[in-house]
Amino acid sequence: MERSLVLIKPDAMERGLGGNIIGRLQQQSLKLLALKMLHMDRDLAERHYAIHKGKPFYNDLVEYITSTPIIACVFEGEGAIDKIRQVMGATDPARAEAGTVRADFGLDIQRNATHASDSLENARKEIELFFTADEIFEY
Ligand code: FUP
Repeated sequence: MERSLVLIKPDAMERGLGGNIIGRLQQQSLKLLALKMLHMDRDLAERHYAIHKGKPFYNDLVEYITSTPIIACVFEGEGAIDKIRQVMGATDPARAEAGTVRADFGLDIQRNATHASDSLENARKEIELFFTADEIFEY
């Protein structure tokens, strides 16, 4: 069974959208295994976005993701990685399909409401960054 890390990002937190987004995922038969609210520090942000280091938007992205507390979740399900990315829609809300989270709530390519792991390998690494094994429930 696949697992994915989902983050409710600062723009969504500021507008009180966490419950709505988590609810949409639960309604797609994705199982919530772990959830916490935290304020990412620079070190965690740099590790989470290490793949983007050196890109023009990297510094702004780190500033943004550390600007307010966020919600981090682990979801599990058949094909969870692709399924969650379909619920979220394209990275750029202007290109996101109607009815997706980013089409409904995203403001721009940076303030796009959520993060979702893009591969099994990245999901494994990202989940480890945010959660210890005993914070992930099996039920
Ligand atoms: P995604 O996998 O959908 O999160 O998208 P990417 O890995 O391509 O980008 C990671 C994050 O970088 C996005 F959530 C938003 C941010 N980003 C920008 O801020 N500007 C850009 O031009 C591209 C991405």
